[in-house]
Amino acid sequence: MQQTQPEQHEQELEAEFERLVADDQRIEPRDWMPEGYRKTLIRQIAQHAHSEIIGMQPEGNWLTRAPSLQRKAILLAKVQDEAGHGLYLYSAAETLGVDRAELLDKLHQGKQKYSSIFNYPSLGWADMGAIGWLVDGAAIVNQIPITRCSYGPYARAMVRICKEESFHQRQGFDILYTLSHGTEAQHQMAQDAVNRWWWPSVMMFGPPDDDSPNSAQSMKWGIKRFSNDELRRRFIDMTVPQAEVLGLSLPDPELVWDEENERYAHGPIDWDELYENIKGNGPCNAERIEHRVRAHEQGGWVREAANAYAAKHGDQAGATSGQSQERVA
Ligand code: FAQ
Repeated sequence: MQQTQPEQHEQELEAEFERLVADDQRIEPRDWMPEGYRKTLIRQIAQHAHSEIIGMQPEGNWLTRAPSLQRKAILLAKVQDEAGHGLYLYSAAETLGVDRAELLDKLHQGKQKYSSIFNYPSLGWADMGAIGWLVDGAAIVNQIPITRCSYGPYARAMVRICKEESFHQRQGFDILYTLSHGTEAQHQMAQDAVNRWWWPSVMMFGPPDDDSPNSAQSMKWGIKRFSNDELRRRFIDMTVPQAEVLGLSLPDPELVWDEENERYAHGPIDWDELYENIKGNGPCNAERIEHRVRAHEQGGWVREAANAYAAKHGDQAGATSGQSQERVA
Protein backbone atom coordinates (compact mmCIF):
# COMPACT_ATOMS: atom_id res chain seq x y z
CA MET A 1 0.00 0.00 0.00
CA GLN A 2 1.29 3.45 -0.90
CA GLN A 3 2.13 5.48 2.24
CA THR A 4 3.07 8.82 0.61
CA GLN A 5 1.50 11.96 2.07
CA PRO A 6 -0.98 13.67 -0.24
CA GLU A 7 0.24 17.00 -1.72
CA GLN A 8 -1.70 19.84 -0.16
CA HIS A 9 -2.86 22.54 -2.49
CA GLU A 10 -2.18 26.19 -1.71
CA GLN A 11 -5.89 26.66 -0.95
CA GLU A 12 -5.81 23.94 1.70
CA LEU A 13 -2.68 25.45 3.24
CA GLU A 14 -4.34 28.83 3.33
CA ALA A 15 -7.47 27.32 4.92
CA GLU A 16 -5.30 25.72 7.60
CA PHE A 17 -3.56 29.07 8.23
CA GLU A 18 -6.94 30.82 8.53
CA ARG A 19 -8.14 28.10 10.90
CA LEU A 20 -5.11 28.49 13.17
CA VAL A 21 -5.57 32.27 13.28
CA ALA A 22 -9.33 31.97 13.94
CA ASP A 23 -8.72 29.45 16.75
CA ASP A 24 -6.20 31.84 18.34
CA GLN A 25 -3.37 29.33 17.84
CA ARG A 26 0.17 30.36 16.96
CA ILE A 27 1.75 30.35 13.51
CA GLU A 28 5.30 29.01 13.76
CA PRO A 29 8.27 29.66 11.44
CA ARG A 30 7.95 26.39 9.49
CA ASP A 31 4.20 26.77 8.97
CA TRP A 32 2.86 27.94 5.63
CA MET A 33 1.86 31.61 5.72
CA PRO A 34 0.62 34.10 3.11
CA GLU A 35 3.39 36.26 1.66
CA GLY A 36 1.61 39.42 2.85
CA TYR A 37 1.55 38.11 6.44
CA ARG A 38 5.29 37.39 6.33
CA LYS A 39 6.04 40.85 4.87
CA THR A 40 3.85 42.64 7.41
CA LEU A 41 5.55 40.83 10.28
CA ILE A 42 9.03 41.60 8.94
CA ARG A 43 8.05 45.27 8.58
CA GLN A 44 6.60 45.55 12.08
CA ILE A 45 9.18 43.44 13.92
CA ALA A 46 12.08 45.20 12.16
CA GLN A 47 10.61 48.61 12.99
CA HIS A 48 10.16 47.48 16.57
CA ALA A 49 13.75 46.15 16.81
CA HIS A 50 15.14 49.36 15.29
CA SER A 51 13.12 51.39 17.82
CA GLU A 52 14.71 49.51 20.70
CA ILE A 53 18.27 50.15 19.59
CA ILE A 54 17.71 53.75 18.46
CA GLY A 55 15.81 54.20 21.74
CA MET A 56 19.05 53.63 23.62
CA GLN A 57 20.36 57.00 22.43
CA PRO A 58 18.24 59.56 24.33
CA GLU A 59 19.00 57.75 27.61
CA GLY A 60 22.59 56.84 26.77
CA ASN A 61 23.10 60.59 26.59
CA TRP A 62 22.53 60.83 30.38
CA LEU A 63 24.46 57.80 31.67
CA THR A 64 27.54 59.84 32.54
CA ARG A 65 25.44 62.54 34.21
CA ALA A 66 23.12 60.48 36.42
CA PRO A 67 22.82 62.19 39.82
CA SER A 68 23.95 59.19 41.93
CA LEU A 69 25.66 55.81 41.62
CA GLN A 70 22.33 54.06 42.21
CA ARG A 71 20.51 56.06 39.51
CA LYS A 72 23.39 55.40 37.11
CA ALA A 73 23.33 51.63 37.77
CA ILE A 74 19.55 51.50 37.22
CA LEU A 75 19.71 53.54 34.00
CA LEU A 76 22.58 51.43 32.70
CA ALA A 77 20.56 48.26 33.32
CA LYS A 78 17.59 49.79 31.47
CA VAL A 79 19.64 50.78 28.43
CA GLN A 80 21.21 47.31 28.36
CA ASP A 81 17.71 45.78 28.49
CA GLU A 82 16.84 47.82 25.39
CA ALA A 83 19.83 46.37 23.53
CA GLY A 84 18.60 42.92 24.61
CA HIS A 85 15.09 43.66 23.33
CA GLY A 86 16.61 44.61 19.98
CA LEU A 87 18.41 41.25 19.90
CA TYR A 88 15.27 39.22 20.71
CA LEU A 89 13.36 41.11 18.03
CA TYR A 90 16.03 40.79 15.31
CA SER A 91 16.10 37.06 16.13
CA ALA A 92 12.31 36.89 15.81
CA ALA A 93 12.53 38.66 12.43
CA GLU A 94 15.21 36.20 11.28
CA THR A 95 12.78 33.30 11.77
CA LEU A 96 10.87 34.83 8.82
CA GLY A 97 13.81 34.36 6.47
CA VAL A 98 15.56 37.75 6.62
CA ASP A 99 19.04 38.53 7.80
CA ARG A 100 19.60 41.10 10.53
CA ALA A 101 22.51 42.67 8.63
CA GLU A 102 20.07 43.38 5.79
CA LEU A 103 17.56 44.94 8.23
CA LEU A 104 20.25 47.15 9.76
CA ASP A 105 21.34 48.31 6.29
CA LYS A 106 17.74 49.30 5.58
CA LEU A 107 17.56 51.26 8.84
CA HIS A 108 20.81 53.05 8.04
CA GLN A 109 19.61 53.91 4.53
CA GLY A 110 16.27 55.24 5.80
CA LYS A 111 14.37 52.42 4.08
CA GLN A 112 12.87 51.08 7.32
CA LYS A 113 11.34 53.12 10.09
CA TYR A 114 11.72 53.32 13.87
CA SER A 115 9.42 54.93 16.42
CA SER A 116 8.87 58.67 16.09
CA ILE A 117 9.30 59.09 19.84
CA PHE A 118 13.07 58.70 19.69
CA ASN A 119 13.47 61.73 17.45
CA TYR A 120 12.96 64.08 20.40
CA PRO A 121 15.93 65.35 22.42
CA SER A 122 16.57 64.45 26.08
CA LEU A 123 17.41 67.85 27.53
CA GLY A 124 17.70 67.17 31.26
CA TRP A 125 17.87 64.47 33.92
CA ALA A 126 14.09 64.68 34.45
CA ASP A 127 13.71 63.46 30.86
CA MET A 128 14.93 60.05 32.07
CA GLY A 129 11.89 60.03 34.36
CA ALA A 130 9.50 61.17 31.62
CA ILE A 131 10.85 58.63 29.12
CA GLY A 132 10.49 55.79 31.62
CA TRP A 133 7.06 56.80 32.85
CA LEU A 134 5.46 57.92 29.56
CA VAL A 135 7.39 56.21 26.75
CA ASP A 136 7.75 52.86 28.49
CA GLY A 137 4.19 53.27 29.77
CA ALA A 138 2.98 53.69 26.18
CA ALA A 139 5.19 50.82 25.03
CA ILE A 140 3.60 48.50 27.63
CA VAL A 141 0.05 49.39 26.57
CA ASN A 142 1.00 48.77 22.93
CA GLN A 143 3.02 45.61 23.57
CA ILE A 144 0.96 43.59 26.06
CA PRO A 145 -1.54 42.69 23.30
CA ILE A 146 1.42 41.60 21.13
CA THR A 147 2.11 38.81 23.66
CA ARG A 148 -1.01 37.30 21.99
CA CYS A 149 0.16 38.01 18.43
CA SER A 150 -0.60 35.14 16.04
CA TYR A 151 3.09 34.74 15.16
CA GLY A 152 4.70 32.60 17.90
CA PRO A 153 8.29 33.92 17.99
CA TYR A 154 7.13 37.58 18.15
CA ALA A 155 4.52 36.81 20.84
CA ARG A 156 7.02 34.89 22.99
CA ALA A 157 9.72 37.59 22.69
CA MET A 158 7.15 40.10 23.86
CA VAL A 159 6.40 38.27 27.13
CA ARG A 160 9.88 38.88 28.49
CA ILE A 161 10.13 42.35 26.96
CA CYS A 162 6.90 43.44 28.70
CA LYS A 163 8.18 42.27 32.09
CA GLU A 164 11.29 44.39 31.63
CA GLU A 165 9.29 47.36 30.38
CA SER A 166 7.30 47.30 33.62
CA PHE A 167 10.50 47.79 35.58
CA HIS A 168 11.47 50.58 33.17
CA GLN A 169 8.19 52.38 33.67
CA ARG A 170 8.46 52.03 37.44
CA GLN A 171 11.97 53.50 37.50
CA GLY A 172 10.78 56.49 35.43
CA PHE A 173 7.87 57.06 37.80
CA ASP A 174 10.28 56.90 40.75
CA ILE A 175 12.62 59.52 39.23
CA LEU A 176 9.70 61.88 38.60
CA TYR A 177 8.13 61.29 42.02
CA THR A 178 11.42 62.15 43.73
CA LEU A 179 11.90 65.30 41.64
CA SER A 180 8.28 66.37 41.92
CA HIS A 181 8.46 66.16 45.73
CA GLY A 182 11.91 67.78 45.93
CA THR A 183 12.80 71.47 45.73
CA GLU A 184 10.76 73.90 43.66
CA ALA A 185 13.45 73.83 40.94
CA GLN A 186 13.36 70.02 40.84
CA HIS A 187 9.56 70.05 40.61
CA GLN A 188 9.82 72.47 37.67
CA MET A 189 12.34 70.20 35.93
CA ALA A 190 9.93 67.26 36.24
CA GLN A 191 7.00 69.35 34.98
CA ASP A 192 9.00 70.67 32.03
CA ALA A 193 10.03 67.15 30.98
CA VAL A 194 6.43 65.89 31.19
CA ASN A 195 5.24 68.92 29.16
CA ARG A 196 7.68 68.05 26.39
CA TRP A 197 7.17 64.23 26.33
CA TRP A 198 3.38 64.03 26.71
CA TRP A 199 2.21 64.72 23.15
CA PRO A 200 4.98 62.73 21.45
CA SER A 201 4.02 59.77 23.70
CA VAL A 202 0.35 60.11 22.74
CA MET A 203 1.41 60.10 19.06
CA MET A 204 3.59 57.01 19.47
CA PHE A 205 0.53 54.78 18.96
CA GLY A 206 0.52 55.76 15.31
CA PRO A 207 -1.87 57.67 13.06
CA PRO A 208 -5.60 57.82 13.84
CA ASP A 209 -7.60 54.75 12.83
CA ASP A 210 -9.06 56.35 9.71
CA ASP A 211 -5.53 57.04 8.46
CA SER A 212 -3.88 53.75 9.47
CA PRO A 213 -3.54 51.73 6.24
CA ASN A 214 -2.09 48.60 7.88
CA SER A 215 -4.42 48.19 10.85
CA ALA A 216 -7.41 46.39 9.33
CA GLN A 217 -5.38 43.59 7.73
CA SER A 218 -3.03 43.28 10.72
CA MET A 219 -6.02 42.90 13.03
CA LYS A 220 -7.58 40.31 10.73
CA TRP A 221 -4.35 38.32 10.89
CA GLY A 222 -4.13 38.61 14.69
CA ILE A 223 -0.87 40.59 14.53
CA LYS A 224 -2.49 43.67 16.05
CA ARG A 225 -5.26 43.02 18.58
CA PHE A 226 -6.47 46.61 19.05
CA SER A 227 -6.50 49.70 16.88
CA ASN A 228 -4.09 52.62 17.32
CA ASP A 229 -6.82 54.88 18.75
CA GLU A 230 -8.10 52.26 21.18
CA LEU A 231 -4.59 51.73 22.62
CA ARG A 232 -4.01 55.49 22.75
CA ARG A 233 -7.23 55.90 24.78
CA ARG A 234 -6.18 53.14 27.18
CA PHE A 235 -2.82 54.85 27.69
CA ILE A 236 -4.45 58.20 28.45
CA ASP A 237 -6.95 56.62 30.85
CA MET A 238 -4.15 54.82 32.69
CA THR A 239 -1.79 57.80 32.84
CA VAL A 240 -4.00 60.67 34.02
CA PRO A 241 -4.53 59.25 37.56
CA GLN A 242 -0.79 58.48 37.79
CA ALA A 243 0.00 62.14 36.99
CA GLU A 244 -2.19 63.09 39.95
CA VAL A 245 -0.15 60.83 42.26
CA LEU A 246 3.03 62.41 40.89
CA GLY A 247 1.66 65.89 41.60
CA LEU A 248 2.32 66.88 37.96
CA SER A 249 -0.06 68.22 35.34
CA LEU A 250 -0.42 67.06 31.73
CA PRO A 251 -0.16 69.78 29.06
CA ASP A 252 -3.68 69.42 27.70
CA PRO A 253 -6.36 71.80 29.07
CA GLU A 254 -9.07 69.72 27.37
CA LEU A 255 -8.19 66.55 29.28
CA VAL A 256 -11.36 65.94 31.31
CA TRP A 257 -13.25 62.86 32.46
CA ASP A 258 -16.08 62.10 30.05
CA GLU A 259 -18.84 60.60 32.25
CA GLU A 260 -20.92 59.39 29.35
CA ASN A 261 -18.17 57.41 27.61
CA GLU A 262 -16.32 56.60 30.83
CA ARG A 263 -12.96 57.75 29.53
CA TYR A 264 -10.89 60.90 29.31
CA ALA A 265 -11.65 63.34 26.52
CA HIS A 266 -8.53 65.06 25.19
CA GLY A 267 -7.55 68.02 23.04
CA PRO A 268 -6.61 67.81 19.33
CA ILE A 269 -3.46 65.93 18.37
CA ASP A 270 -1.05 67.66 15.99
CA TRP A 271 -0.89 64.93 13.34
CA ASP A 272 1.31 67.06 11.08
CA GLU A 273 4.01 66.83 13.73
CA LEU A 274 3.82 63.01 13.65
CA TYR A 275 3.81 62.78 9.84
CA GLU A 276 6.77 65.16 9.54
CA ASN A 277 8.66 63.12 12.14
CA ILE A 278 7.91 59.84 10.33
CA LYS A 279 9.06 61.42 7.04
CA GLY A 280 12.45 62.15 8.62
CA ASN A 281 11.91 65.78 9.62
CA GLY A 282 11.63 65.43 13.41
CA PRO A 283 13.99 67.34 15.71
CA CYS A 284 16.66 64.60 15.94
CA ASN A 285 16.13 62.22 12.96
CA ALA A 286 19.44 63.03 11.24
CA GLU A 287 21.41 62.94 14.50
CA ARG A 288 19.96 59.55 15.52
CA ILE A 289 20.81 57.85 12.22
CA GLU A 290 24.25 59.47 12.06
CA HIS A 291 25.04 58.22 15.54
CA ARG A 292 23.71 54.72 14.74
CA VAL A 293 25.78 54.43 11.54
CA ARG A 294 28.91 55.64 13.39
CA ALA A 295 28.34 53.12 16.21
CA HIS A 296 27.79 50.36 13.64
CA GLU A 297 31.03 51.18 11.82
CA GLN A 298 33.00 51.46 15.04
CA GLY A 299 31.61 48.10 16.16
CA GLY A 300 32.69 46.38 12.94
CA TRP A 301 35.68 44.72 14.63
CA VAL A 302 33.39 43.14 17.25
CA ARG A 303 31.21 41.55 14.55
CA GLU A 304 34.33 40.34 12.71
CA ALA A 305 35.73 38.80 15.90
CA ALA A 306 32.39 37.19 16.76
CA ASN A 307 32.08 35.75 13.24
CA ALA A 308 35.66 34.43 13.36
CA TYR A 309 34.96 32.83 16.73
CA ALA A 310 31.70 31.31 15.46
CA ALA A 311 33.47 29.92 12.37
CA LYS A 312 36.23 28.42 14.53
CA HIS A 313 33.74 27.08 17.04
CA GLY A 314 31.69 25.62 14.18
CA ASP A 315 34.80 23.92 12.76
CA GLN A 316 35.64 22.48 16.15
CA ALA A 317 32.10 21.20 16.58
CA GLY A 318 32.35 19.62 13.13
CA ALA A 319 35.74 18.11 13.96
CA THR A 320 34.45 16.73 17.25
CA SER A 321 31.39 15.16 15.69
CA GLY A 322 33.58 13.81 12.90
CA GLN A 323 35.89 12.23 15.46
CA SER A 324 33.03 10.70 17.39
CA GLN A 325 31.60 9.32 14.17
CA GLU A 326 34.97 7.76 13.44
CA ARG A 327 35.02 6.26 16.91
CA VAL A 328 31.51 4.91 16.47
CA ALA A 329 32.50 3.53 13.08
N1 FAQ B 1 6.67 56.14 14.46
O1 FAQ B 1 -0.87 51.71 9.34
P1 FAQ B 1 -0.13 52.14 10.54
C1 FAQ B 1 9.72 51.26 22.87
C2 FAQ B 1 4.16 54.19 10.43
S1 FAQ B 1 9.45 50.38 21.46
C3 FAQ B 1 7.14 55.87 13.22
O2 FAQ B 1 -0.94 52.46 11.75
P2 FAQ B 1 1.02 49.80 11.81
C4 FAQ B 1 10.57 50.66 23.95
C5 FAQ B 1 3.89 52.72 10.19
O3 FAQ B 1 5.08 51.96 10.33
C6 FAQ B 1 8.54 51.50 20.40
N2 FAQ B 1 6.37 55.33 12.25
O4 FAQ B 1 1.02 51.08 10.85
C7 FAQ B 1 11.49 51.69 24.49
C8 FAQ B 1 3.38 52.73 8.79
O5 FAQ B 1 4.46 52.89 7.86
P3 FAQ B 1 4.89 51.70 6.82
C9 FAQ B 1 8.20 50.85 19.14
C10 FAQ B 1 5.09 55.05 12.57
O6 FAQ B 1 2.30 49.08 11.63
C11 FAQ B 1 11.05 52.59 25.45
C12 FAQ B 1 2.61 54.05 8.72
O7 FAQ B 1 3.13 54.86 9.76
N3 FAQ B 1 7.09 49.95 19.32
O8 FAQ B 1 9.22 52.30 22.92
C13 FAQ B 1 4.56 55.29 13.84
O9 FAQ B 1 -0.24 49.03 11.63
C14 FAQ B 1 11.94 53.55 25.96
C15 FAQ B 1 1.13 53.85 8.88
O10 FAQ B 1 0.76 53.41 10.20
C16 FAQ B 1 6.68 49.16 18.33
O11 FAQ B 1 7.24 49.15 17.25
C17 FAQ B 1 5.40 55.87 14.81
N4 FAQ B 1 4.99 56.14 16.06
O12 FAQ B 1 0.97 50.42 13.28
C18 FAQ B 1 12.81 51.69 24.08
C19 FAQ B 1 5.51 48.27 18.65
N5 FAQ B 1 3.27 54.90 13.85
O13 FAQ B 1 5.59 50.68 7.66
C20 FAQ B 1 13.70 52.67 24.59
C21 FAQ B 1 5.11 47.39 17.53
C22 FAQ B 1 2.99 54.44 12.61
O14 FAQ B 1 3.61 51.17 6.24
C23 FAQ B 1 13.25 53.60 25.55
N6 FAQ B 1 4.53 48.13 16.41
N7 FAQ B 1 4.08 54.54 11.86
O15 FAQ B 1 5.79 52.37 5.84
C24 FAQ B 1 3.22 48.45 16.31
O16 FAQ B 1 2.42 48.17 17.21
C25 FAQ B 1 2.76 49.11 15.04
O17 FAQ B 1 3.73 48.89 14.06
C26 FAQ B 1 2.47 50.62 15.19
C27 FAQ B 1 2.05 51.17 13.81
C28 FAQ B 1 1.32 50.84 16.16
C29 FAQ B 1 3.69 51.39 15.64
